[in-house]
Amino acid sequence: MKLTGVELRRISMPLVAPFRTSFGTQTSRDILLVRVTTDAAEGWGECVAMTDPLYSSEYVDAAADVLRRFLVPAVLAAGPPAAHSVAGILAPFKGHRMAKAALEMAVLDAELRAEGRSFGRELGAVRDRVPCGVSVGIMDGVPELLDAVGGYLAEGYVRIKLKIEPGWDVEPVRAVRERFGDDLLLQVDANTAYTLGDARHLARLDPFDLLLIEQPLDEEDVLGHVELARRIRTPICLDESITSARDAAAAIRLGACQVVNIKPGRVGGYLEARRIHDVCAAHGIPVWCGGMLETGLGRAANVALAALPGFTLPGDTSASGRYYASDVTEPFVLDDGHLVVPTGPGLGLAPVPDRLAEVTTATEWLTG
Ligand code: NPQ
Ligand code: MG
Repeated sequence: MKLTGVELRRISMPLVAPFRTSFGTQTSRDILLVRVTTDAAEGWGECVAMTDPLYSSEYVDAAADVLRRFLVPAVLAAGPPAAHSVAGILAPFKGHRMAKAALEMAVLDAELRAEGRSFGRELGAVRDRVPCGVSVGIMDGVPELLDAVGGYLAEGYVRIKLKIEPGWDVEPVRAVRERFGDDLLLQVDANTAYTLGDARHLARLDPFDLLLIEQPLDEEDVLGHVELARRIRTPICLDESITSARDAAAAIRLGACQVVNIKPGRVGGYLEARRIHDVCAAHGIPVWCGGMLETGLGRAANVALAALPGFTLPGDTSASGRYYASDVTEPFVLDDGHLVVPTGPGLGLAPVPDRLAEVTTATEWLTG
């Protein structure tokens, strides 16, 4: 397979409703897509970096810059690219995992399309559909929250994740537990909004039998999570702190987490994501697939990943309609609380040209 060029494409997608987290409120998503062309097939990658560096240090303009100046030229210069060699080619460039992940995803998609194999088959999927959870933003009040959760449960979502922050934690959790009952699979995500000084407060979540609390402390505060784990009963799940399989192994060994959220963008790609799955499985640590408000492209790959055997908890692999009234691909639609794992070559789906054109704000073509 010969790589003939790389397109960087920026798209702008309005969200169906504002999404508020402890780091801010998003009303639309500015996404960088990567399309690689080869002599055999084209491939699509999606960069999950946000417009602003609020979730992590990465942001979309920086991702485009590092791809344009360093990552794409290195891959174009390396000769016939095999998806499994991309991470090694990019290793001299520090960080920028979301940018690297998007490029590796595009090369992997092209390779799999050329060979007629799906992401699911390549990654090791063992299920043909995956159960889906939904991430529910911080609301103006408890009545609005109960309406939103009720709506998602009516749609079929099998697990609810509440975004929390200081001042919006125990009361919303109590209200959702009381309204929807003890059988509801319920978890919370703080996106680093607390400190170890909040341990006694966070212990007040213990009576509500949450599946987990996700990333309560700073991303670099692994030892803080070890200490917090001794002071609360709710299992700790790390998201932002885990950027590689090596990190995951260390966090598990230290006792910093009992569960891991795997996001391929955060860790540099789907192949590293699979290694994290393997490390966690070897330690008996359950994992689930996170979400970064992906279009159907990233969503397709996430659903394939979530079909691996160690993904024993429902993920944030929601339907397209959770975020977008109109997706760039055919939308993912919930069927009895599940999404079907695509089986076609590569991602198993591609952008609908008219839809893609409607949301595109800029394109840039790179050749060797
Ligand atoms: C998380 N995702 O698990 C993230 C955080 C997040 C589904 O809760 C724009 C782009 C808005 C990426 C909001 C979910 C976002 C975003 C939240 C990621 O921590
Ligand atoms: Mg999270």
